[in-house]
Amino acid sequence: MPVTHHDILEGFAGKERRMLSRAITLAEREAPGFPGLYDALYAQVGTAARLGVTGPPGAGKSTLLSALIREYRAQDKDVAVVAVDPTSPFTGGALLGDRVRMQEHVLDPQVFIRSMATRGALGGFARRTHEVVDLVDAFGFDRILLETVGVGQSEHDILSEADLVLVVLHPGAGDSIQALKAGLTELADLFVINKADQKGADRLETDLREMLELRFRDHGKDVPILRTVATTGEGVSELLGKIESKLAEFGAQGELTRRRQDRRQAQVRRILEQQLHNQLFGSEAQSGRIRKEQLEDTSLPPYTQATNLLKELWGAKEHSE
Ligand SMILES: Nc1nc2c(ncn2[C@@H]2O[C@H](COP(=O)(O)OP(=O)(O)OP(=O)(O)O)[C@@H](O)[C@H]2O)c(=O)[nH]1
Ligand SMILES: [Mg+2]
Repeated sequence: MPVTHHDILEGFAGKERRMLSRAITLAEREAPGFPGLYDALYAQVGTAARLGVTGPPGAGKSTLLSALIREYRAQDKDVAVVAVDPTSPFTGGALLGDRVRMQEHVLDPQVFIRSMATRGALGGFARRTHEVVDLVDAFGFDRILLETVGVGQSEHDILSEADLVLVVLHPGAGDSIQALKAGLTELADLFVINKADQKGADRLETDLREMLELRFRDHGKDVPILRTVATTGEGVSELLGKIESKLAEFGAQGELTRRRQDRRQAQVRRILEQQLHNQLFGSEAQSGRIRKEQLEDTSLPPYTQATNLLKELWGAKEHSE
């Protein structure tokens, strides 16, 4: 029997993780009924703190997340992980890696782990990132950890869903700092030098401090740098303490509220763009207001044609009301 929205709403109330997975799949598939389901759950969004974690491939992000989950679980907090891999198709190596790295938590009913591909068949996630994270939030986790690699557009999108962004680096990756210049520094609220057991951690920290000094001297932004060894857990409880104190600081400064408002505004803009697009060109549910013949008409230059079409539409709208 197909699962109805009613089943999903009840599943959320009863904390059935299977129903959370279902809801996420509906979002990814951009199912026609999804907006109704999302809005019905919306009142429950906003209780989870969202932590974005990014950094170059192999920095130890998944291992570090696994260690963080361990700490949160010791405090009896429920944790969800949404891992986004923009580079490989769904069966790709990194996603598999995430699973292996977080193996110890897979059977824990208080931990939810979902890996996403932003390319290929499930590419709908790229357009519904915000909604997917909100669903996880609405389900009722204390912390949501968002893992992604690198600095492309889809990574940027997922990090903009975070309340606090951690950038994880490791010594030896000579291009680590170089890669940061491509835009991550602005997003970082906290740096982690992972694999601090390896040679080069001091050097990396010096370089990083120098760069932060140059960038933020005039802005007064305080971006802490912490060291961890994710494989042994060294430094992880200190990191968690810093994460929590930053969250509290952001809360007190109104920064969390500001970030949430920005996300909400961006979301409504996206929805409006989509709805306008559908109104103009049609969707499965409705036909578009621009007729095919109107587009085929080549009597006017393109910009003039488009402007006239819009004028006609808005004008027609005004008359009909
Ligand atoms: N020596 C050392 N190795 C580590 C540490 N943290 C992680 N590793 C190892 O580094 C490798 C990569 O770790 P992952 O956690 O998969 O790294 P990741 O950043 O999630 O990688 P991608 O998701 O593929 O970008 C694994 O073999 C880990 O065991 C550390 O602190 N010290
Ligand atoms: Mg990983």
